[in-house]
Amino acid sequence: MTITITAFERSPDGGKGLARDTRVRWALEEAGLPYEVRLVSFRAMKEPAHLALHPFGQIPTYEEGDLALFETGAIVFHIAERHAGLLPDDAKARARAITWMFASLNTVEPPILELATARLLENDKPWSRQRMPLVEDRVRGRFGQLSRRLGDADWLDGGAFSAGDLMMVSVLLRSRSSGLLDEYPNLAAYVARGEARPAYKRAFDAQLAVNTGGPAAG
Ligand SMILES: N[C@@H](CCC(=O)N[C@@H](CS)C(=O)NCC(=O)O)C(=O)O
Repeated sequence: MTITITAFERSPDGGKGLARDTRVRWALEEAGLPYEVRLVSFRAMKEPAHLALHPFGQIPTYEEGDLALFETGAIVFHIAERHAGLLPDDAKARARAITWMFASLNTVEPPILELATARLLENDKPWSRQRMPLVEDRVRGRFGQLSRRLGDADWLDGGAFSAGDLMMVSVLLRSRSSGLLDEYPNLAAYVARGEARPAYKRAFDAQLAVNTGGPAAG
């Protein structure tokens, strides 16, 4: 059955891979599933046809036959549950991988999003300079905890790469431009390991091609 996802016709990041279709593309690439992409404009995302798929008028969405999903956590979980390579067979290891998926979205992504909002949308406010250290320290708090848990391991559960790592790396990548990730060398190396995966590279290149009209350079 054909899988179709939606992505920005023109991503605000110009193809740096930060738009959330990249994590869905990555999961599909890890699972070896072909997919099609329907590009949508910001205006089209708020129109009835897209709102029928995504009640919040965002990307990405996922369609497979008469199934339509939104929310990257749910989409990646759907893919991971049905195809090898993203969730361990062992029931407990599987439950732990799913836990990391939730942790990435519910515990790590919120302070990163707050930082992005503070930097991009609120930096002209009179209180912005005073608030910024607080926002950055909330990110550092989570990064410190995650860094201690990861330790010297390659992946979060110690053994094989899972959908939990796919989501966590995707979330951490969104903070890289702040420089905070580099304060935690094991987290920076963890993200680099994720980016080095061939499936990630294919996903990245595909979204870059949309935004630049050609494959990634280097
Ligand atoms: N929690 C959602 C967030 C989706 C989201 O924020 N998508 C962004 C692109 S990365 C978007 O569509 N932004 C445009 C908008 O909200 O109008 C998910 O993980 O799928």
